[in-house]
Amino acid sequence: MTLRPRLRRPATLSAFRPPAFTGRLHDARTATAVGRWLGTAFVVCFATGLVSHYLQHPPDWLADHLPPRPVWGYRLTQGLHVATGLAAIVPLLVKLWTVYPRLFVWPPVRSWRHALERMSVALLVASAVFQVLTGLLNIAEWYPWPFSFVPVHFAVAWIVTGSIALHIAVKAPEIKAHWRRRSEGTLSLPPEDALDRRSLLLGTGAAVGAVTLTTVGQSLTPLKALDLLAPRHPDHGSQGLPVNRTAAAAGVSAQSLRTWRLEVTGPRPYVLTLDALHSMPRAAARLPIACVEGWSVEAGWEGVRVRDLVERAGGRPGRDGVRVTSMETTGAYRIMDMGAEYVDDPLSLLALTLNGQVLSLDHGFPARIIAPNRPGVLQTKWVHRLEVL
Ligand SMILES: Nc1nc2c(c(=O)[nH]1)N[C@H]1C(S)=C(S)[C@@H](COP(=O)(O)O)O[C@H]1N2
Ligand SMILES: [Mo]
Repeated sequence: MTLRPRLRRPATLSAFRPPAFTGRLHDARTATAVGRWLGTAFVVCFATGLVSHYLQHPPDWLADHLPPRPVWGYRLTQGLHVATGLAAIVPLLVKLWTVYPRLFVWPPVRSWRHALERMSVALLVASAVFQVLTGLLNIAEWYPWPFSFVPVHFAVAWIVTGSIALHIAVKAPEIKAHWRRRSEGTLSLPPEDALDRRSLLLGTGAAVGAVTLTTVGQSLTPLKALDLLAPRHPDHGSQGLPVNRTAAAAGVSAQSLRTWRLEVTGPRPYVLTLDALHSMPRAAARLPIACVEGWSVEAGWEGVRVRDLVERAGGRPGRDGVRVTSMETTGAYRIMDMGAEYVDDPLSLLALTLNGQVLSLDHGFPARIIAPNRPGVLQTKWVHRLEVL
């Protein structure tokens, strides 16, 4: 029996060879070409996400100055938010495939700078994947996690954006060298890779096109016939409009509405029966419902102007906001605040009809809010109380 010398390097370390990657497109040119599109999608997604966030959760100083115009504003920004988030999925996967051999660089850490750089990339990858995945599951209304979606999705958006900015700063020399097909860095690459790279990029583009075409019809009505993969279809729902939360889900029944009255509080509070509400001066508006989850549909609405109801209670349109309460007993959207600019807008209605018919129970009978340039979650259904603030 021979005794091995005791002081040897552990076998596993000395035997380790980093894996060899023979695929030729794991290079900086491919990473740059895909990264440009991915970065653009993330920037649009972040900017439109901020719009959505501040329209829904404005700080106090902003609440009374949010703009009700253009009427299609939120429809456009939220449609873009969801479309760019969906479009980012494939290029994100391609980008990760392109750069994954760098996970195995050897030695794993060369210097403090290198360690920091790797940590920032880890943060970027983790936060970007998290953001796209939670967004996707949210539009499918599946929440397999213990935290609440909105604040976490909002916070992580800043982490993604910060890490992208840092990543671009760190990689600026490489990005610059590989920005164009005939730039400094790309000229040294084997010419036969260019063809393969073009195929990869074309394939990625085609996949993005397919994802977009089969989902964007949920908000871009002319393409609704192609809307095969989005969770909502603009045509599926009563009265020509999808339903996000049914009356049954909200615990509102015809029975519970029998004693319905509209209460309006303010300097001169009053209570209206449905008949009395119907006999007030009516206004009509064509306005979209634009859900934060990405679907949107325009519809014809008729009802009483919020402004008229507020004025009758002694409120000052253009100066006072209003708090709207639904019959719904639980749920995050039971109480909604509407800023002064919205209250003043002649298109902001307490709607009684939808596309020429009395509102169905699922669409908020007997009365619901519809206002221009607002997230769908704030278009409160089954309204029974307005408080002038
Ligand atoms: N009271 C109440 N109103 C509500 C909701 C809700 O859950 N409760 N959902 C909102 C959401 S998320 C959307 S997108 C719109 C959808 O309106 P619709 O179901 O009439 O299409 O209603 C909004 N109004
Ligand atoms: Mo919604």
